[in-house]
Amino acid sequence: MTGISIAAAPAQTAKAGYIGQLYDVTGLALTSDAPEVEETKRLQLAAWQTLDDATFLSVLATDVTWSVQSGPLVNVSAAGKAKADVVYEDTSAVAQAVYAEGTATIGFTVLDTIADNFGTYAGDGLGDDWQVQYFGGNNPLAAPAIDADFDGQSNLFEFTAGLVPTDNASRFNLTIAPVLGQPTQKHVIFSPIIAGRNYTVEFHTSLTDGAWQTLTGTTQSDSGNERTVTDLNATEARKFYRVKVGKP
Ligand SMILES: [Ca+2]
Ligand SMILES: [Ca+2]
Ligand SMILES: [Ca+2]
Repeated sequence: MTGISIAAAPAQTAKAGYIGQLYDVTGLALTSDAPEVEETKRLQLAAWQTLDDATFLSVLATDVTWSVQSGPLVNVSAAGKAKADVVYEDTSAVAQAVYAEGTATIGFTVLDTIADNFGTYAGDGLGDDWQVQYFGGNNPLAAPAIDADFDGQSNLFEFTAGLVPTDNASRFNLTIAPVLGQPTQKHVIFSPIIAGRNYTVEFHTSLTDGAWQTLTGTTQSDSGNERTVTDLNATEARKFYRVKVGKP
């Protein structure tokens, strides 16, 4: 059986299950293989003519004029494949199709699957979403070695430690304090401690030779976002401390 289309092409389209039925084209609709696509990957789109009998006619993708309406899409190919651009966060995109008298759009999400691949922020070790959040796009002040807020701590350190790189009141503080009545002990006090980070206190007895070592023989207590690690064996004539911050 065939249905007669009012569109220029195809003039006739097979409609299985119908015994000769007339219908009118009421519009154009789009579908996609998935509601989302990973950045830099492709998503297959398909165009359909909607008919007044609530059925659809498939339209050959190459007969459609595809375009990018909005969002991070490089292009939509003649075959109806939308190519996603790089993104710094999950971002909505809209593709458009024009066929015969009909125009239709379809929205989907471009997923941020690579954290460090966006524009001038790519491959610098800092999360692109973090860089855009604090510095906007394409800002040289977002580079890892820059101390944008003049608090003595680089963007790389502030990113790792979970600090605000544009606020000089947001910085990592470390102090060494004596322990009352315990001359062979020392408090190593630091803040802020942030969920999801690892903090390792290291020590050194000389800054000129040897290596930093992980401090052992300690007790630890937290008060708010401040942590106190107490060195129970601070018996050396000189002892230096530092805190290593790790971000998984
Ligand atoms: Ca990305
Ligand atoms: Ca980056
Ligand atoms: Ca800061």
